[in-house]
Amino acid sequence: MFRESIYHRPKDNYAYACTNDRLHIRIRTKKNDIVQVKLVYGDPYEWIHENWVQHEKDMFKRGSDDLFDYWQVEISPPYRRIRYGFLLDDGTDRLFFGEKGFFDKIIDDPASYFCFPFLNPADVFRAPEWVKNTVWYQIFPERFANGNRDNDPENTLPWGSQEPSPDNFFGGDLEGVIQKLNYLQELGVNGIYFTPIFKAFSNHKYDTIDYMEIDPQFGDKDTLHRLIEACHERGIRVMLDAVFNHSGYYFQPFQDVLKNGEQSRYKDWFHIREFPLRLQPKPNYDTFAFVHTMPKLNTENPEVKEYLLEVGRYWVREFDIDGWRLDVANEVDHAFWREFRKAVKSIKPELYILGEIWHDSMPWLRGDQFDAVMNYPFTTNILNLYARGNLTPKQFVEQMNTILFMYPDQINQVLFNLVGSHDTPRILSECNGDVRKVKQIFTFLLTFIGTPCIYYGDEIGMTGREDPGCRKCMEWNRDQQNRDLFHHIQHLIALRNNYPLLGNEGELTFIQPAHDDENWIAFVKKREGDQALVVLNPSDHVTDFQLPDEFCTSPLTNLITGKQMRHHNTKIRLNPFESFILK
Ligand code: ARE
Ligand code: CA
Repeated sequence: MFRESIYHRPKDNYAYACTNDRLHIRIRTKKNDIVQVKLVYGDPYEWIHENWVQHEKDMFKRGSDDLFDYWQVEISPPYRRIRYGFLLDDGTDRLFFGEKGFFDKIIDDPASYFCFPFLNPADVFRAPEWVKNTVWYQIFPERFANGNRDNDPENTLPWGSQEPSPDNFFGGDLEGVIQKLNYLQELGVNGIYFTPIFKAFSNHKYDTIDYMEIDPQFGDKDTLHRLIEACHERGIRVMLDAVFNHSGYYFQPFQDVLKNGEQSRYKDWFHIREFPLRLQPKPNYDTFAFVHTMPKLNTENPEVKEYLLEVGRYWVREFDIDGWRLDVANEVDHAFWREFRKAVKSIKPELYILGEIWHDSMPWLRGDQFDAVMNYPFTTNILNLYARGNLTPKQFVEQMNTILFMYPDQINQVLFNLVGSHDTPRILSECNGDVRKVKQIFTFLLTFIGTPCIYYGDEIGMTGREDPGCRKCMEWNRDQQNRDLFHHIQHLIALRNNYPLLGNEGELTFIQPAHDDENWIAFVKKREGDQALVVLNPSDHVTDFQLPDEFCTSPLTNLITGKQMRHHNTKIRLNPFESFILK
């Protein structure tokens, strides 16, 4: 037994409450080493005579990545507290593993067990229920639709007449979004994530001038009110972008510091290393990256904190927004985010808080800060398989499992899964224009757990390399849109809505390819009495897939085509880049 690869800790993704009375316990072991794991557990205070009362429950292997197997079990401890250990069997040896290490038999002293002290409802991670059933659409307002020429900035270029550059403008605005809500409804999305809309200098608006004003190029507060009302009437939620890590150069307090230096009453609003301020070659104050026009805000300063918390509350209270996406979320202190959560949720408990973090985000997802993060590890894995071609399907599945076991199940259900954004090249460009790949990627995204997001224009096959290339004007000319791709995505969204199993109601398990030369990806979605099987061929070759036994007994329909499969199939044949959603 490879003891050194056995890992557990009684917190986070390894031991967590999923409801007020159910716990999930996981353990990680070396891949293919252990054949059976039992959880040995008991209530710490339950003794009969001199004996501590113990129970056992089988754990099941939920998935594997390239190095490890992940085992999981659910228990409902009657007194909401447990001590537990693991009985591990590798076919030759049986060892007990607890907090105090390995023992050659089950020990009877709870002090040597792992401890989940108490299942306090206040500690249970809870994201708003509606998020699980949301399909997001991301809008970069300057480039989605121009609904009002009167607010166009000076030098506005004709729509789509040029490639996007770091400083050109095309006049997109909020009125434009209102006019296109029918389009979004037709597509089927029910959440919009807007990149920043507050008054700012640049076309992307991440350099805020005034957090309390709508950028005049986008409209005014009345326009936002009408937009949100119109969205809510259609069952569409609205999420705004909060850029609290840094302000913009023209933010009045920063201008004051530039002007008055050490005498400025705002000097502690930022992280200034020395006076006078120097902008070049590297600023002598903290910034986002080395961007001197984005001075980092001092969120530990009580005045700054109160100011930003009020911004957070204001747009929720006055405009009834449904979510905040937090820019550069991991560079702001945790204490600030804890207060932020309390502040905004006290106004609207069902508000969704989404952090922009590209890395492992467990420390922000313990229930006291964010509800979810943007799942860029998911994006990278998809790109590695389909665009960069540096993974086999087997490795892709293993990597997806690494990502899935990074978080508790209920976090996976609300993670913001994306295949591109305003910060990445567009998915069709990543795939070198191969629409077959993009269609399959959306099939994967829209049948996976988590909440999928579509970056505006990806649904009609827009192209573009990295920022600013990925920020082209939305193509509204139908003849220029890939309508086939649009209908494919529309159909998938409808399927996801009609079969909750395909969304977050189903528990997902990958079928793991045993060899690198197998050309399929498959996962099962299951819930009581109901199951579906998604099978994809991500390659240029015809490939066969052996159906699992439980899918061989009754006739299956491929929900993508609506066609029934021949009776008593045990195998399916997939053409290059063909996908099946079988039920
Ligand atoms: C401009 C230029 C870029 C240049 C950049 C830095 O256009 O070509 O690379 O400056 O000098 C906004 C604008 C950008 C603008 C930027 C600075 O939208 O167009 O870029 O401001 O003026 C990291 C952060 C993550 C951040 C990304 C971009 O962790 O928070 O970098 N994303 C947010 C927004 C952006 C926004 C800002 C932050 C600033 O979504 O749109 O940029 O407000 C790895 C790393 C990640 C890294 C990621 C991407 O995976 O691990 O940490 O994200 O790559 O680079
Ligand atoms: Ca306009």
